[in-house]
Amino acid sequence: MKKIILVLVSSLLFLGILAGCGQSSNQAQTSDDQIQTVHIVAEDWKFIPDTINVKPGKVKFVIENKAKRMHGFAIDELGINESLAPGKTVEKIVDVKEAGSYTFYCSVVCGDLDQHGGMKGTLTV
Ligand SMILES: [Cu+2]
Repeated sequence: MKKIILVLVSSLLFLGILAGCGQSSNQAQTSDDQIQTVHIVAEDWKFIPDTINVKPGKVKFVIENKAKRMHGFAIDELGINESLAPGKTVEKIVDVKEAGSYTFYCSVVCGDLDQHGGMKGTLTV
C-alpha cells in the first residue's frame, strides 16, 4: 500500500513539473510572438521563397537546407552569414532596423557560376 502511495505521489510531482514547464514555454512563446519568423528553404540551386517581406523589428530566419550539399545564407547589411549543412536547419535572429531592400544569397560556393550565382533573393523591409 505504501508503495502505491509513493508511486502516486511521485507521478503527481512529475505531472506538476510537466505543467510548470508547459507554463514557462508558453511565456517564451508570448515574447516570441513579437518576433517575425521567416522560413526559407535552400535547395539546389534556389531559395524558396526568393522574395520575403517583413516589418522593421526582430526577425527570426529559419533556414532549412533540403539539398545534399552545403549551402549558405548571407545578408551582408544585416551581418548574417550562415553555413547550412545538408539536411540541417539553422536559426538566426536579427534586429532589422532600417527599411529597404536587402539581397540574400548563398555564401558557400556550391555549384558552377550560374548555379551558385543564381541562389539569391530579396528581403524587403
Ligand atoms: Cu548554394
